Amino acid sequence: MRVQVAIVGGGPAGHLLGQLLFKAGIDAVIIERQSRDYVLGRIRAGVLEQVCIDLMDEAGVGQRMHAEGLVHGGFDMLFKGERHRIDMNHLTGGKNVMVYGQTEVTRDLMDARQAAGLTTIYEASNVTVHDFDTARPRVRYEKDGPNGKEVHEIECDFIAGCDGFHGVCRASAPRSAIREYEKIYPFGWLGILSDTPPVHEELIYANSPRGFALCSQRSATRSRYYLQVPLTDKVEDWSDEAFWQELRLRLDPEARAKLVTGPSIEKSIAPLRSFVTEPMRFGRMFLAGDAAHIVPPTGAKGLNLAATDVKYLSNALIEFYQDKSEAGIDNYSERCLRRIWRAERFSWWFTGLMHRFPENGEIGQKFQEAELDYLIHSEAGARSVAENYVGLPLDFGE
Ligand code: FAS
Ligand code: PHB
Repeated sequence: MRVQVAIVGGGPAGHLLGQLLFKAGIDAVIIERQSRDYVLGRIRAGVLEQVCIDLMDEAGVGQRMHAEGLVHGGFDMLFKGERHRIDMNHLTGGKNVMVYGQTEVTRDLMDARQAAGLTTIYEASNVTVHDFDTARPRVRYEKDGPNGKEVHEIECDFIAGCDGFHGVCRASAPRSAIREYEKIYPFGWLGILSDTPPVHEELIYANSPRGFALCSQRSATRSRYYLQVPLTDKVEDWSDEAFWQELRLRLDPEARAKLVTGPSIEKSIAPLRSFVTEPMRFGRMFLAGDAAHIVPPTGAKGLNLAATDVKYLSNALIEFYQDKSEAGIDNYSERCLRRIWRAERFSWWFTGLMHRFPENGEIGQKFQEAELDYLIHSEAGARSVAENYVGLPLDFGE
């Protein structure tokens, strides 16, 4: 097989890139190691920035998002047993975010790709990338065929590494050419999905001496909750009832009274890390999304950063093919990284403000409460939170 762009990874980044390239008449194939259902079964992000919403529209897949997504103009910060609203819409001159789960984003993109008759190779195994330091890179993979495992090779002009944190593309970059920055947090997020009405119409980020909690949602009848838990915890340590009991202890009296509990339809623990790869380009191979960077989910940035990487990469590839210019691909890494570090900083800062760090002692809790007290009583402080949460404009850094 020969294509212009081989996209490794069929998560939101890979599928958004495939759709943007298709719209520009550029031939791309997606190679995904899991099944479609497995990819859709991973419950992850829930909040879309305006830039991501606009990209879904540009990709021609925004209809269901606008019909079912929930527009939020603010969120609550809970500390010392009281909730305070950050009015993002007012503080940012009219910007909002949208609650629309990553699963639905990916489903919309997959459905559009299938409807257009475009190729996604699911359940590809032993995917490897080759010769990306030449003008003729290749991707190899194995797939079960009628006569057992068959080896396939794809010749292409470019490889897009959209294969997430544990993917093969970053791992294949020459060690001498790559720098990796990492911070691992001493706790994880235990997340639960339940078909219960959300406890509040907007999100609640809770700083409690017992640990962080987040009340999020997917629709008027489906809720998503998170609890900070020790890294030593296993999901089987947590019954649904134990989860609900602990969540109640971290909420304010009003939310505690309104909380509707029910059986979990998904429950998992995600580790938290800050991670950035520099650069994001290696010859004719480009990294985008979690393949290049990871943020602690506190700032709801992961999926949104993946979307903007993909927009910059699609622009660069379109410029290469249509204008015969390499300016975009030469500038890709720097263009992404300035935005990525801004989001990394905010996610690190917000994580440090809202989570319990036992090593910081009781005084650490008092410092956090004092900073939160400042932020909600200072327009400048609240605006800083709001500006970072709604995200940077697409032309940032131009
Ligand atoms: P993804 O990891 O989503 O997709 C990569 C794809 O590549 C996967 O389908 C994988 O199967 C495939 N792949 C991997 N190796 C391959 C190989 N060798 N060959 C072929 N395919 C390969 N973000 C938030 O904003 N809020 C959250 O609450 C949140 N929670 C998260 C929880 C977890 C457990 C994780 C891991 C991430 C979470 N994130 C969250 C971040 C998440 O939403 C990512 O930002 C988002 O999935 C990025 O999308 P992709 O870059 O497409 O990477
Ligand atoms: C979610 O709904 O999954 C979600 C929302 C906001 C975050 C993280 C996760 O900061």
